[in-house]
Amino acid sequence: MSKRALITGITGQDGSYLAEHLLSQGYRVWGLCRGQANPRKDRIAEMIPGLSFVDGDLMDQGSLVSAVDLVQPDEVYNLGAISFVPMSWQQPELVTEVNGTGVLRMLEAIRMVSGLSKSSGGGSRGQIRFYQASSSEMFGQVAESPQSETTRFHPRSPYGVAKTFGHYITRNYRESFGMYGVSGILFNHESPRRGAEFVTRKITLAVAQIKLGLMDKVSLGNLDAERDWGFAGDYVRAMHLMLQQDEPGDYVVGTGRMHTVRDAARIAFEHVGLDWRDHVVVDPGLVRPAEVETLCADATNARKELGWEPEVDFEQLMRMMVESDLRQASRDRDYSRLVAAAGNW
Ligand code: NDP
Ligand code: GDR
Repeated sequence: MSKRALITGITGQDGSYLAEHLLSQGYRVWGLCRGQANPRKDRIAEMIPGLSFVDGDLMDQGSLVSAVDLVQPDEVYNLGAISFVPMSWQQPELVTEVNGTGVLRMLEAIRMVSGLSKSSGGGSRGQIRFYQASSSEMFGQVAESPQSETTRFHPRSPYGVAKTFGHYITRNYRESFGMYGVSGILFNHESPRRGAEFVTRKITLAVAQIKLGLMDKVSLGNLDAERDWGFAGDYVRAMHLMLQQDEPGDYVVGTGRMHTVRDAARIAFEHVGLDWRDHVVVDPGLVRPAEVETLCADATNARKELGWEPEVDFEQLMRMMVESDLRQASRDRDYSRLVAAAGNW
């Protein structure tokens, strides 16, 4: 019998890669989709034949209970979130509701549908396995480098604070009700499907436009910020592996290599024969109220216990994204709308 998976955040970058991965493993996959006429649903339905949808919103407890009850999943992957960190200073309450309390709502939905009693005291495990998309942003102002599962959290944004709640409440449901719930503490991961507001994609979209003579400059914020960037397609394999272990546990996932935003720009511009210094301008307005300067993963446990290895390195990733944006920009000149949207961030 095929396993059944429910994915929240199906219209996002990771949702699409995870759905493809699970379908390739023989799963039946449902994506939780919110909104009356979400245009991103049509795009994903076209991109991934075989994917089913169920209505629901992390803001609405009842809809999550209905979705879990309807799908009767073996595995739930909670990827839904407002994932752009600067948005969390603009709408902190909303981000807390979706990224923090939303996790609790999904855990409650699973607990109710699987009939786990609040007085069971961590006895037998429910059938449904739960994955929470935790984030390296929980480390924030880092106390040690690289960061592992035991590094203390010091989140630096409402986004990071909400994710930290999601992380601990998942662990708490594991300890309280014996639920098989795990958190993947994933470091930045990118792809040609990355949202246009994130820095790598903002750069590769701009590189394509500049190469085609459609624009000349791109504004960026803190060029010195260092991140451990990997490929989203590699990271969804780790999510799946985490739910296949005998015992539930939390894992850090990253490449262990850091690069600056400046490096990302240099590699992307060099790939099309341009010098980034001719095209990048620094806009102090893009610097964050409280910046996370540096993040680097110690993914030893994921490598040893899950047998997980990343396959795409940072240079390959940036080139893959530039190539994809060049192809799309050459096909569709309206593509510059995306670049304009990214420029606001
Ligand atoms: P995206 O921003 O690409 O996707 C976010 C998804 O969340 C979208 O499908 C969006 O759907 C959905 N969503 C937003 N609000 C709600 C809501 N109220 N109810 C249900 N769904 C909602 O993010 P990524 O794919 O990059 O990231 C996936 C998850 O992993 C996120 O939780 C993110 O915070 C986390 N993460 C990401 C990392 C990365 O580098 N990519 C690293 C570490 C953690 P809609 O179409 O309805 O807006
Ligand atoms: P991040 O990703 O905040 O790490 O969160 P983002 O790509 O937005 O920023 C990375 C770093 O680049 C610096 N930066 C800029 N960022 C943006 N967006 N635009 C710019 O012009 C710019 N210039 C410099 C930022 O200051 C930052 O230091 C991502 C998201 O996917 C989260 O959901 C996830 O939890 C974390 O990664 C891990």
